Amino acid sequence: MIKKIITFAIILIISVSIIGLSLSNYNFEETNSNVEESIKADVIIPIKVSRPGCDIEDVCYIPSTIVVEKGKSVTWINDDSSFHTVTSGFWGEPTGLFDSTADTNGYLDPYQSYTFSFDEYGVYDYFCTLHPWMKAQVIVE
Ligand SMILES: [Cu+2]
Repeated sequence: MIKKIITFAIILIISVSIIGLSLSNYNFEETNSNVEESIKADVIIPIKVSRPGCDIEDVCYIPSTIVVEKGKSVTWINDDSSFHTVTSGFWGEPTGLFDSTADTNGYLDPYQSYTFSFDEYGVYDYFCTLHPWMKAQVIVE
């Protein structure tokens, strides 16, 4: 009798494990495909960068340095719940080459994106006009 109970318990545990495993696999694939569909940006403005600290690990824009071929465009997306900008130059010294605020009537709203085409070789620093610690670079080669 005890043997039967133990056997039944083992079978039950194995069944539950297999069902759990297949469910978790299913969810994982589902999540992955959603992420791929939703992210079409080259650079992400991640969450919580509206407070200082992202600059310590250089993750205010991800990636903080992006290399593109001449003539190609870069698309930024604001994944944060705060407003941000993508503005060429350094804080207090914008160069005027590109500025997301010109295209988006002020600031990049949450989940809003901004695209700029780079037609000249060079190293382009940019920053967020609202958060002086947010800075990154586009390298066109
Ligand atoms: Cu910002």
